[in-house]
Amino acid sequence: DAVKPVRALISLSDKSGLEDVARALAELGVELVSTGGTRAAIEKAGLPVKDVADLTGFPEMMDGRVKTLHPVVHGGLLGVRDAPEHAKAMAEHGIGPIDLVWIDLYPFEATIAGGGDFASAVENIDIGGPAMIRSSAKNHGYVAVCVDRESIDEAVAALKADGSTSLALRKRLAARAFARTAAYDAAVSGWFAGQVEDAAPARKTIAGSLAQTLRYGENPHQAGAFYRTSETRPGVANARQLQGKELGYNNIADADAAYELVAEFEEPACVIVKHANPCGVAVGKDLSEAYARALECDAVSAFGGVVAVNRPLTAADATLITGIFTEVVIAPGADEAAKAVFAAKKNLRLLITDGLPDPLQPGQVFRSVAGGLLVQSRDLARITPADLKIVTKRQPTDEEVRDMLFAFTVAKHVKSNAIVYARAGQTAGIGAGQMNRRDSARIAAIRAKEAGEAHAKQFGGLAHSLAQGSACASEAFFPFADGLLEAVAAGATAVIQPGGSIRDDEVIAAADDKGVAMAFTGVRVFRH
Ligand code: 93A
Repeated sequence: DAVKPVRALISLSDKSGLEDVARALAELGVELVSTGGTRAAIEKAGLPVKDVADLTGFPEMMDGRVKTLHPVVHGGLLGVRDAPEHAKAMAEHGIGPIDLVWIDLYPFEATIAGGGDFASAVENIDIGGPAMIRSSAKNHGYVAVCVDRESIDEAVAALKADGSTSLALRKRLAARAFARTAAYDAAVSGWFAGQVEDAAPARKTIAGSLAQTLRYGENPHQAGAFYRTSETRPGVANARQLQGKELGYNNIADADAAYELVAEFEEPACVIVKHANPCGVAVGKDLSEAYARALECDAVSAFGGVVAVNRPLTAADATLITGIFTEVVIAPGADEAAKAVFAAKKNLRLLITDGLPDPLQPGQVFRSVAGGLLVQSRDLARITPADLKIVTKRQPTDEEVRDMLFAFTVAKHVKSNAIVYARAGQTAGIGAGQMNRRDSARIAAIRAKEAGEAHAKQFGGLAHSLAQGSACASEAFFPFADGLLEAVAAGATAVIQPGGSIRDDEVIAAADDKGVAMAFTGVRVFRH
């Protein structure tokens, strides 16, 4: 099953590494055949190479749309060498076998990621490349198909070592090749679907390509990998990592949670995430103030957390953030002085995205279940003062309305059941992921009380819970009055929640009894 390649076909849009590989193959006595641009590059390197046009007797035509789509090429790739009928056809039609291919496909994904227009995206849909890759992969019994640098390097190494490719190697390369064409087609179809219809997830093909193999998954005994979809959205998948160790699975998930939330705010804002939930969120006159206020909410949990901000970082911000152990910082930018401060913390990962995700951009979110994927459209819910229906006797003050909206925005990004106390653009306490709403309200109250104690310790004065005079947000309705009463006991004077429970009357009566102002949003923002 060993095949000693006689002829290789190379067709590359990205010519990096081409010269080295072409030289190695030429030295191994393999004849090179190439398409226009690739042929020119090999020729320029002073190596012998044939043009595909010389094989086919047809020139490249129609802006290169038709260059390798010809029986001489596909017969050379698909012909089963040992089958007498195939061998006869090859001899009869002057079809020489092609035993090795290296093809990279037009850069469709990069074109759409770079915001290319419709026409250039369409022109970058490769037809001939995938056809050759699939022909070669199908005929892996005879052909070694390489779709990336890693593959061709493996093939060349095998040729150098053994003078041939083994069936085992060709099979592995074929599996990789089919994965590549499948991902490529998924990228094309996912993009195209978005050009002709709304964001209906049911019709979409999920397009992803491997961005990074991870050291491990959620735990060290699990394997992990990171895939990038064709969605162009500033965030962790498209960020530049300026320093620090390789990102881990949990880092990526947490950085995403933090960045999606911080992008919701207009003012300078900071979100600190720990274990997929925000443990402190605040706005401020600048990032330093926002960070200090976010940290104040829960400085214990913030240790080893992910910090996200919505403005470029300065040295002052960096100095504050590096004041405690922080795993990841994600920001739209950072000036040189800030980078210098971070550089002193070797292990801290600094991610720069050059932009913020648009909270109103339609898109899909996925999660896996046994044997399947759940797909839904992104939660674009955004509540404005006009959406609020005040259901209590007491009307909220302007400050309370501001705090309600801030708290509800945060609650949208907290795992259900979510209770968030907030005051003056700062979370006071966050209760996340409990199986009943009253427990979330209690946990948030404990956080707010302890944060108040820590504040008193640091700045003096009497300790009072940060939740005193706060607004309480619940991401789904209070099914009973008990959760609301916990919030009132914690010090909340205003409540925002979707409403819609069959016991709304009871909950409203409890709020009226306590003199609390309550608003219904009519919109539920679960997050599981
Ligand atoms: O336009 S195509 O779909 N039609 C073809 O027949 C064809 N053959 C190879 N694109 C085609 N290719 C692609 O051209 C390859 O996949 C490769 O990415 C690129 C290399 O072109 P050049 O060698 O002219 O730079």
